[in-house]
Amino acid sequence: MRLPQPSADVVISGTGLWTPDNVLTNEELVQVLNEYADRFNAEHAAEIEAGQVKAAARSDAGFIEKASGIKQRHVYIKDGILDVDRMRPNIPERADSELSHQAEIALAAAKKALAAANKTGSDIDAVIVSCAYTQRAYPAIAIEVQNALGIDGFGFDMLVACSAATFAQHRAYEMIKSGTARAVLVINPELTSPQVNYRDRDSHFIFGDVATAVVLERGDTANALHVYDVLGTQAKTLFSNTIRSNFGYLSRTNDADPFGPDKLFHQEGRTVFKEVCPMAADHISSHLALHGLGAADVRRWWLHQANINMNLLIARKLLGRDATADEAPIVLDQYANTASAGSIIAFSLHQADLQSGDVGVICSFGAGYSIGSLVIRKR
Ligand code: CO8
Repeated sequence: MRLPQPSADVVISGTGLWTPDNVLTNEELVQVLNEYADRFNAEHAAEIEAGQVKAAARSDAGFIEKASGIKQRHVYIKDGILDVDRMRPNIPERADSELSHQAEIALAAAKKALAAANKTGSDIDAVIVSCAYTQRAYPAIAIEVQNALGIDGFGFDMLVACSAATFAQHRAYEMIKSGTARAVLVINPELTSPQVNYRDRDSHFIFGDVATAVVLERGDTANALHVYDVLGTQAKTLFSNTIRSNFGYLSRTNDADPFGPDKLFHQEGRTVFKEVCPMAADHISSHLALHGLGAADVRRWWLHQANINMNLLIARKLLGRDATADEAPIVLDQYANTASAGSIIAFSLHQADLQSGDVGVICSFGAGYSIGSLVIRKR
């Protein structure tokens, strides 16, 4: 235990990215969905004809790439997803004595972030595992990771869908600033594939699995190669029912299908697009203004990766012109939407070339609605 020592500076000093080996292409997903739809429609031809059952809609790989910018995604376990009789990953249950799936991928990213930050477990006081879903309620995945890394301190899990990473960094910033932790490990083990409805053409292509991690620490302890002063963090939420996932611990208490379509990820994608883009652009410009900065001062935008057209539109609203790929890198062609990890993947892969004094913005936006941002400057 330590007495809090308020600190003036908070920095990001390391990032880690763990990418699953398994790749799922748009074509593979479309093939299995269309096989399912054709079979369903043949089996229910009479009811569909009579208007009693809705026909299953076929998907199209060309539509997916044009509408979203996604070409492929990585998944933790591919087995089972392309089996038309299953269409969900086959992730074996592990014994309580084994490391859990989510802790395993969290650890892989965390170790990379610690190495990049030039830190070991003994330098860390807190672990936050923050993502769209945790595989269980307790014990917290963060405490399992804390144990595996030999960290003496505390850990907790938090869920904020697509803004889980930035909101957790916001918490870490406050903890370091107030002196309750010297350094915080924030991890985003995004296992989205178990919640994807691979039979729904509107959403079967959207998500991929990944794990990212970031080390935040006091500025005076940082000795890594790439260090970013956190100028400020901002978080904003506004309730919306347009993106939902209803599976939860109450599912056992009624007789509705616990695995029905409304229990999986579902959204009104077009409405989300229209409502979230202006909110995100306003949020970012207000945040920059708090630091006496404008969009023209920003060297790089690490935006949430849900849809390439959203990112192009938000950047256009901010800059008054199109952003180049160098200014606002896109990773969702390779990774798809990885819930909260998207902006952190972009940050991990596209930061080393920045020069001292360059300003960047990390921003997430999504379900809740939730928007989180950090304005950072390279040392
Ligand atoms: N193939 C062919 N046609 C299709 C397909 C398909 N796969 N999908 C839809 N269509 C059809 C539609 O049915 C529609 O047909 P019609 O005109 O006859 O009604 C037509 O194509 C056009 O559909 P849309 O208007 O919906 O198409 P859009 O251009 O809007 O693209 C997108 C759809 C890509 C979904 C787009 O709206 C989008 O990306 N919106 C933003 C979504 C977003 O940012 N959501 C945030 C989600 S992430 C989050 O916050 C929670 C994370 C939690 C993790 C979840 C893990 C599982």
